[in-house]
Amino acid sequence: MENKDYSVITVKENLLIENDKKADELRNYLTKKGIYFINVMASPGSGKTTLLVELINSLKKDYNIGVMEADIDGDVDADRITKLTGVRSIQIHTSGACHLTASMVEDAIKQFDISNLDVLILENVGNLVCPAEFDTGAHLNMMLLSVPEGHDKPLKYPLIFQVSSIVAITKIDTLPIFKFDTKLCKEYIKRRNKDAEIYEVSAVKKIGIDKLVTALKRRIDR
Ligand SMILES: Nc1nc2c(ncn2[C@@H]2O[C@H](COP(=O)(O)OP(=O)(O)OP(=O)(O)O)[C@@H](O)[C@H]2O)c(=O)[nH]1
Ligand SMILES: [Mg+2]
Repeated sequence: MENKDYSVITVKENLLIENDKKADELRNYLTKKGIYFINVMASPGSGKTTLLVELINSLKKDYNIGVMEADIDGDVDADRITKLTGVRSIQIHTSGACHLTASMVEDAIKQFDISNLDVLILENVGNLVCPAEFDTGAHLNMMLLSVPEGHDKPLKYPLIFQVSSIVAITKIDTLPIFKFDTKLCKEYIKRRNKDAEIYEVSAVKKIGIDKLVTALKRRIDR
């Protein structure tokens, strides 16, 4: 029994080491090409695509943007992005996987002409656990926590908060409906990652979008 546990752990460690190596290679490759790669992670339905539409419509004046939409199935998000922003997008199907590895991103990039891009955005599979474990090769991890999910999520899903430099608290227009303590939530986030920048936004009511756009521009232009 002990041996079995040990071998399972070794396999996972090797997988993650291999992935980290591939992710570093990919990041260096994109840096050399002058492409800033943003990985967006969050729960299903937390408002990723809706927020991305708002962010892209602000950023597209200054940058050439491409979007990779990762889902287990369906192509509604890639379709929404292209229809609502006019930027190019590609849908990645993960064959049932709940996250993307750096190799999967590399494969997708081979099928998506990124030569003229300044910014590449990945909407990762909706999940608060697996995507956080796998470095995608992104320069920036941005995660979203929506008000209806509850302020306690940083206590339950530590890793995704630890690896994300930007945390957007989304759907703040719903604060009057849900019991969500923003101050406490921010404290919990800072417990996981004291350097995390936290933004409060509503994509539907267009609140807080400009501040988040400014934060992204600062990083892209660095
Ligand atoms: N009230 C409110 N609803 C929002 C906001 N942003 C998104 N929604 C709603 O939340 C639902 C899910 O939004 P999506 O943008 O599709 O969420 P997602 O995270 O991309 O979803 P998946 O890709 O399926 O994981 C939709 O009904 C949106 O209209 C917001 O700021 N306020
Ligand atoms: Mg989506």
